[in-house]
Order: sequence, then C-alpha cells, then structure tokens
Amino acid sequence: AEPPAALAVPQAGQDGLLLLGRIGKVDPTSLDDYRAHGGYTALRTAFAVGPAAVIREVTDSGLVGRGGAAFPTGRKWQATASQPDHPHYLVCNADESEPGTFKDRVIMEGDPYSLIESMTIAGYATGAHLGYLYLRGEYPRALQRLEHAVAQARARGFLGDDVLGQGYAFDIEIRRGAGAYICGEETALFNSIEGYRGEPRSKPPFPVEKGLFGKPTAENNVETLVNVLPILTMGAQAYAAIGTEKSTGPKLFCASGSVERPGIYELPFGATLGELLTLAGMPDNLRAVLLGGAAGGFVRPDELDIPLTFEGTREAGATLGSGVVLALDDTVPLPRVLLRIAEFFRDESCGQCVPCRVGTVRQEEALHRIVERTGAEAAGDIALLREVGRTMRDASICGLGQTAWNAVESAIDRLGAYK
Ligand code: L3W
Ligand code: SF4
Repeated sequence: AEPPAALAVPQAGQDGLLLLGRIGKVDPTSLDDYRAHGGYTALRTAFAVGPAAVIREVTDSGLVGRGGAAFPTGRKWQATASQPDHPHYLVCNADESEPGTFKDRVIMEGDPYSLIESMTIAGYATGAHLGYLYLRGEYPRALQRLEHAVAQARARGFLGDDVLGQGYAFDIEIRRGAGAYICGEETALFNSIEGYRGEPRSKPPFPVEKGLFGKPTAENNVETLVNVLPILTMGAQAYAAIGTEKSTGPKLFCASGSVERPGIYELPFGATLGELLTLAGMPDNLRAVLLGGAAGGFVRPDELDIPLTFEGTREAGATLGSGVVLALDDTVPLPRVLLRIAEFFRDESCGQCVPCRVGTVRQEEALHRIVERTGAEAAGDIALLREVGRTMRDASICGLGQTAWNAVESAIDRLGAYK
C-alpha cells in the first residue's frame, strides 16, 4: 500500500530552526546530502571531547525529555554511564502513539540521519554498543527511510565496528511495534523487544540500572535525542539561552483540531499558547485547548497567554506532555471528545493491574450514562468518576492508569463539562 501523505510542516526548512531547519531541504535518502547540510559534525565533536564531556554538555544545556515527563537527559545518561554492569544499551522510543502527537514522525521521515547520528552520540556517551530503535508499527514511510539510513550509515562506516575510525563500535537495530499504545511506556517497550507481552514493569529499579535484558539502559524519545545535535554544535551555553530557565531549547508542537493550518511547529519554550495558535490559524470560536494529549488537560480561551513550558502549563493545571495542542471550537461536542478519550484508555489498558483494568471500564460507563442524564443523577456519576479517577491515579502501576482520568477531571473542573 502507498504510505500515507506527508505531514504538514508549515515552517519546514526555515533558517534558524534547530529541529525543522533541514526538513524539506535535505534529501532524506542521502547520507551525502545530510553531511552537506551539516550532518555528522556533532558526532565528530563528541569524539573529539570524549563521553564524559558530552554528558557534561548535555547536563549543562538543561535538556529534559521530550516524551512528556521532562526528566533531565544528562542525569539519565550519567546514571547509565556509571553503572558497573555491562553491556549497556541505548533505546530510542519512537513508538509515537499519544493521541495528537506526530512530531517524531516528521523527523524520522524528513531527516532520518539526524536520529542515527544522535543515537550514535548517545550510545558513545553512555557506553552502549547497540541501540534499539523501537518504531511505531503504523509509520511505514519512517520505517523505509530509517532502514535505508541505517544500511547506508553501516556501509559507509558511520555505524559498525569502528565508527569513523575512532575505535568505537555501535550499531542500531530497528524493531516495529504492533499497535499497542502501552508499548510506548518505557519498560513495556523493553518487554516487547525481549519478546514478552507489552506490560509495564514496576519502577524502581529504573532502566538506567536494570533496563533492556536487565541491563543498564538509557531510553530517550526521538525529539530528545535530536536536540543533542545543536547542543554539541552550538555549545550548551548558547543552547540554554533559548527558551526559559527551567525549560531550555526549542520544542516541537503538534497543532491539530480546529486550527486552520494543522501541523508541526517549532518554537522556543516560553512562547505563549496564543502565539502558537496564531501561527497555526486561530479558530473563530475557540471553546478549549487540550494540552498534552489524552493524558493532558484543558485550558480555556481566556488563558492563551500561558507560556508553553513544562512549569507554565503545570501552574495552569494542564501539562505540556509530548507537545499536543488540540484546539476545539464551539461546534465540537465536548462530551463526545471525553468519551472518545475514555474509550481509548479502556482499549489500551494492558490489563495488568486492577485499578486501571477495571477503572477505565467504569470511567467509560459513567461517561456514557452522564450524557443521557441530567441534574442529581449525573451528579452521582460525576462523584463516581472522581472516586474511580483518584483510585486509578493513586494505585495504578504505570502512567497510563495514573493519567487516564486527567482530561475528564480537567473538563469537569476547568470547563464545567456536563453542566
Ligand atoms: C533514573 C530516577 N531515571 C525517573 C526516568 C524514567 C523515565 C523518565 C521519566 O512517562 C509521560 C507523561 C505523559 N533515576 C528516575 C529516572 N527516571 N526517575 O525518567 O519517568 P516518569 O516515570 O516520570 O515518566 P514516564 O512513565 O516515562 C510518562 C507521557 O509520558 N505519556 C505519553 C507519552 C507519549 C509520547 C509519544 O507518543 N511520543 O511521548 C503518557 O502518559 O506526558 O508525562 O525514563 O526511567 N530516579
Ligand atoms: Fe497496565 Fe494500566 Fe496497570 Fe499500566 S496502569 S500496568 S496500562 S493495567
């Protein structure tokens, strides 16, 4: 079958963009063209300064994870590198499945060598000689581009036993997911690679200590990894000057829903929600914006001055998550959106723990009932939703169950849904 149409990247190839600057300009099938557009200078810098200095730069840059949890990347790399147990592994989490999230796809389809180079740097810094790239199964074009890029890099000595003649061995294996959202949870992803059911493991121990095959593992999201390239080429200090003090660097935002120009946008952290929506085409009668995806929260049209940072969205009672900005105008039936989110979590719960397995079913049932009822009857179900939601949040093993009630709670408390 033909791969789906390419995604909209209105700023593609714009000068000065650190993540999207090569998209649309570089030939994604050519290693030489990648090099002609600045490719592989960061890896050369990494080899010149050594693994410890790479980790220091990444730490000083303030880079935090772009998959949604914002954990400091330098700390993760340092913790992995310092483990006495071997081998160490690197895992790139490219199982991009959060509803409304399609940023990593743009990088993998449009600039695949940047991910190969970033993974090589991450492997070098953390002492890994094998990196797994776990790709969302529904991304056929990304698979094709990445397979080609890995083969070319291997054939040309950019991967293999002696990368660039520097005495460092590193290779990449691509694994495809099979359609389960939960396999994007980092430890379920390990189980999936190991051939087991995609069920999350309890943490701690964290992957930096016991990860893939029980060995020290640094697992990073695609966007997190590619940020390492500008950090090494421009230096940590210059990178950290972009964005805000606590959220440094550029961020990719996935604008969708009722905006005029849905697509991927690159902005420095700290740009406001209003600025992003203006770029993407402000809806006429904006009713609400879902930030952070199905596990995120809603903000209102009177809150467009919220700075798009991890701390700013948290203060506003939402979350930045992986960068989802889903605008809803007043023609969109909110209860239907909430029900769809609840169906999604019920479908995607792995079923391993009771609060989530049962809670996601009860949540969906209650939402179904509420749309048909009013007044006191609905109030009873809203109370039930709160109780189930609290139980899921407090007692679930992993982020899926812990956040499955976020959006519904936010819609009730912040948008006055079902009133
Ligand atoms: C060493 C410690 N490592 C934490 C590591 C941990 C993990 C990272 C974050 O993601 C997010 C949520 C949603 N020593 C450590 C440590 N780590 N403490 O830091 O960990 P954690 O547990 O805070 O979060 P998480 O479970 O990895 C939850 C988002 O994920 N989400 C969906 C995301 C979807 C995408 C996508 O489609 N691309 O990203 C759903 O919940 O935003 O914030 O590596 O090991 N003491
Ligand atoms: Fe599985 Fe849900 Fe429990 Fe996570 S919270 S382990 S998805 S049942």
